[in-house]
Amino acid sequence: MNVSLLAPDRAEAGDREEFRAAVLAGLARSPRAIPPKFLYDARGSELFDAICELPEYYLTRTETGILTDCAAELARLAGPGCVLVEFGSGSSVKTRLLLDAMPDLAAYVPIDVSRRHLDATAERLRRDYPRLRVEPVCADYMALDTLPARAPRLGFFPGSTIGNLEPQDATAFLRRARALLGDRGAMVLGVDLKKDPQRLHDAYNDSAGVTAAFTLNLLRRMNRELGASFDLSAFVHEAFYDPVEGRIEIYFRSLRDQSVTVAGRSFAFTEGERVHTEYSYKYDTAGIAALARSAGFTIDRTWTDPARLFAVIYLEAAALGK
Ligand code: AVI
Repeated sequence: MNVSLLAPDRAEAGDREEFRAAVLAGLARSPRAIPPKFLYDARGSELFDAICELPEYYLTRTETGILTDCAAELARLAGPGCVLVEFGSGSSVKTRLLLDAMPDLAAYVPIDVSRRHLDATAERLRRDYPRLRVEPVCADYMALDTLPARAPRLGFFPGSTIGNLEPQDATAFLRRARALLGDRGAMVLGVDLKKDPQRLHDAYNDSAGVTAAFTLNLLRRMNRELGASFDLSAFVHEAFYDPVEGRIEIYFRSLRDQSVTVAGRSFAFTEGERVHTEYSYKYDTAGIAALARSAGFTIDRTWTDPARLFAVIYLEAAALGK
């Protein structure tokens, strides 16, 4: 079964309009902000892949190491015959660690907004895992109400993507996941942990400038898709750790007073003015437990690396009413 919620051409036209509306609204409000999902056009996705390879960006490497070590135990906890549901599957690279450890899955359900990404990934997985049922769902997982029938279901949300959601949205997402996965459901969550602020700072201010290119690619995208007039040499990437909020904050900042046209509208920027693009929340054990509880999950197992940089958490659906 291949559940496609949007035809590709309609999806792309809709994407463009959604981008335009979000940018115009985000630049009109104070403080200015553009939602992080728009960072991931084709070039943005390539740049993010490059970020994952950076020496300073320990997240991907560390999580992959933990998943490699815990996959067999995780498979035992999930038990045979479950459906693996990945929220925002991208190219399903880390998923292969689970697929290799769970040869008796009933199905793999990757959920992603990018039709093209989803189809290409599904085709590769069907080739590499001929006995696996791959049932892609093209949708925004933040707005999804149903899944192909069959249970028990094991959710997978790696990469600390949960950290890009503000706490109330993280709870809302996990509640939705809890409802989609059902009462016998469980969830594997990758979470970046609080640590030495300098280490966090370096991960989002790499010496090669790839993270800066990733942020400024949003300006390129606005120029290309919305006829905007951003001068890329007049804005810089800015990222820092706020220890009180426990999050990395990312912006693009104007180097001078200037005016920019976006989709036919003019926006004035003062020198030093910032436009917010991302939060990346970092958790500690108590924070993860509170988040899980608020969404109707309990923590069954936590795996970390020796330096405790990152955690992979196995959540189980708590009995309702608890
Ligand atoms: C996708 N997400 C988990 C990344 C993060 O670390 O918050 C996004 C990112 N932005 C800049 N570097 C990485």
